[in-house]
Amino acid sequence: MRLRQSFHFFLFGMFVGLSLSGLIFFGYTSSWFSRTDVTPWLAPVVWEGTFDSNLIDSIYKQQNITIATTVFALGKYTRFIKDFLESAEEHYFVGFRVHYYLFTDQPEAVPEVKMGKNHHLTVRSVPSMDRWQDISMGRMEILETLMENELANKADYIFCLDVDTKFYGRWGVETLGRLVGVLHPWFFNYPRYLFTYERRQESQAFIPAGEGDYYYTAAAFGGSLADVHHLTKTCRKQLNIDAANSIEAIWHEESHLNKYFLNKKPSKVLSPEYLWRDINMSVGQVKIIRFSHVAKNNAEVRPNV
Ligand code: 5GW
Ligand code: MN
Repeated sequence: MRLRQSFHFFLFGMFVGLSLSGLIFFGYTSSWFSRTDVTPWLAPVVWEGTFDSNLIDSIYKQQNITIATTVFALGKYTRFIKDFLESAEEHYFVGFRVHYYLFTDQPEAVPEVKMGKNHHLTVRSVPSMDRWQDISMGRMEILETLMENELANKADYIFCLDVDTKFYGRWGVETLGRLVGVLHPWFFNYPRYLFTYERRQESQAFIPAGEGDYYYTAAAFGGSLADVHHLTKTCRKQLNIDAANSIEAIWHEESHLNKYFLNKKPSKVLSPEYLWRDINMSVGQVKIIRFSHVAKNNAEVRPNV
């Protein structure tokens, strides 16, 4: 009898223990997989379902806005231009005024892509750069100069995008804001201590443990002309200081962008729907892939890395 009783106690204990650990585990993981629709500083995080595309289009239609869009294609990256532009013409700010600025070292390699109504493409020649460090650093400086010298009265908003990408769904006026960051698809449901921020104090991109809100991608960022100009100018200066101190931040300009967003919080954050990549990860809250990195063979497209 006593043996049976203690066996029952044992079973009961097991039951309570397992239920508790189940609850704790569920609580922990559900915080990973629950979606954030607003940041702690009350900036919206844009996901499918947070906006009505017809309504938001009709609001922005009342303003005559132009969205400048910059993209770089140097060396073997010219192979990505066609899919990038063709897919953008299907999904990117359709019905709004868009001016693409494509920077390349091979203007002759830019394919003919038919532009939709009010969409324009300007191809700009830039010198070839063999070292990726120069491409990544040079981008911020070229963008800064473009905004300073040319865009001042020509565009209201700007987005700076990677070229090794493709659009698969709507990217529209819901993305517009003063300063816009995009959540990196690898880290959006990871805890902060796993973010790959620059951790060396010697770099201007240094972010101490316990700080930082999100890990943002450098493959897409944007906002108003004034705010993005300030961003590129600041990152360019920080990159130069690092170069003078012979230090290169772990993820190059992405580390500097993350440092910038730590101090100047984005007024709008785009969910990883706005930058996905070919990763085998539970898609969970990502219901639509709007824009995604295409698979590429780094060894094949990158020079002397
Ligand atoms: C990038 C890394 C190493 C060597 C070369 C490059 C490179 C980047 C290049 O040779 N040509 C070029 O145009 N780029 C531009 O920089 C492209 O717009 C590209 O989308 C962007 C970022 O480089 P990615 O796409 O290789 O970086 P990940 O982090 O998206 O792989
Ligand atoms: Mn890329």
